[in-house]
Amino acid sequence: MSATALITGITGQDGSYLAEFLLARGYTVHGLKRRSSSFNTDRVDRIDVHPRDPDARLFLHYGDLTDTGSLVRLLRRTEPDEVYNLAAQSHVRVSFDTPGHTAEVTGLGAQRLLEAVRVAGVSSRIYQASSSEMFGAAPPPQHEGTPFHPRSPYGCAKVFAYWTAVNYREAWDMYVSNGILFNHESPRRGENFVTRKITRAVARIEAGIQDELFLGNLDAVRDWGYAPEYVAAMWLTLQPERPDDYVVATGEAHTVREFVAAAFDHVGLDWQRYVRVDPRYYRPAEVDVLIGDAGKARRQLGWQPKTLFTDLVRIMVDADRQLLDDERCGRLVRIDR
Ligand code: NAP
Ligand code: F7E
Repeated sequence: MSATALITGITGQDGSYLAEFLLARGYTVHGLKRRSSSFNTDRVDRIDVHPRDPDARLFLHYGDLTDTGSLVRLLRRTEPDEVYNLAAQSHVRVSFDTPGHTAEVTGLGAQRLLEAVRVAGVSSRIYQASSSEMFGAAPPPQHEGTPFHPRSPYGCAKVFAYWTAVNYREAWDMYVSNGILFNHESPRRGENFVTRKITRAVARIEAGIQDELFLGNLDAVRDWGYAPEYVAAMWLTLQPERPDDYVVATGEAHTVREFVAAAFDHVGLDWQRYVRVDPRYYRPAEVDVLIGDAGKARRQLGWQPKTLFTDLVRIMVDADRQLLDDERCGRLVRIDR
């Protein structure tokens, strides 16, 4: 019998990579997608086959983390061995504009899902997508024992979700684990996160269809890894006999300015000719430095990052050049996004 997984947030960057990872391991994968007025399944269209196909092992279902009934029904119908809660309002800057919505989805949404698993009576192992944003102002390197000091409504909502996950583990003896993931990027990263904003702009500037790139704080330090490797860590997190919480990071730190310089350098351009700072992109409270210590994940899960900063920048810039080229030639866009 193959294992069954349910992924909330399957249409996002991580959800799409995780679905591919699990399908390749023989899982049947159910994904929760929310209703949107425009198509939101781009990232999973490549692996989606019609449910009537006898070989179909990926199934998408409408639902929402704000709608408990939809969660309970889906859990009862699919009886997953593993549940990955990746759904969230995940943009930190946007969370300052929509703090209530962010708390509803990113914070309370996790609680609704945990309660839904409990009342549905399924015995699933649950992965909660926790974030390095929970550390916020705490000095680096940050590890599992570092006290949280969130600096945004998003960070606060993730802290609530983290402790709620721990509480369901302790109170109800449920298998619930937190992966505390540091920033991870890919060609499928949303276009308004800083790395993708930069690599997309580099491709467009090189092609002569964009003149300038406006950014906010160039001094922020981040520990950027490669998303496909981070979804492997999610799966590993649910394999030990006992649930636990793990930091997942590269341990390598770079400023936004260094990312900009490396991306422009890859196409032979001088970034200082094109990049302007626009205070509109500053945050009311910034997280200055995130550098993770993933020693526990390495020792206990056997997880290690392979793709580091320079390769990550190259992969993302080249993917955006290819994407632009395909779009301009009117080719069917099958780029890895
Ligand atoms: P993402 O690309 O923004 O994807 C978020 C997903 O959540 C999308 O599928 C989105 O649907 C879905 N969603 C949003 N609101 C929802 C709702 N009310 N009900 C159901 N689904 C909803 O995020 P990601 O980068 O893949 O990250 C995955 C998870 O890891 C998130 O929880 C994020 O906060 C967390 N995380 C990410 C990072 C990182 O560096 N990427 C680091 C640490 C933690 P649409 O496609 O319709 O928008
Ligand atoms: O910002 C600075 C910005 O939006 C990175 C999410 O996946 O990782 C992500 O959150 C840094 C910040 O990611 C621009 O001020 C400068 O210091 O790419 P970002 P994030 O806020 O680190 C964590 C771990 C998550 O959990 C989140 O879900 O870059 N920055 N100029 C800018 N950021 C953006 N977005 N746009 C700019 O123009």
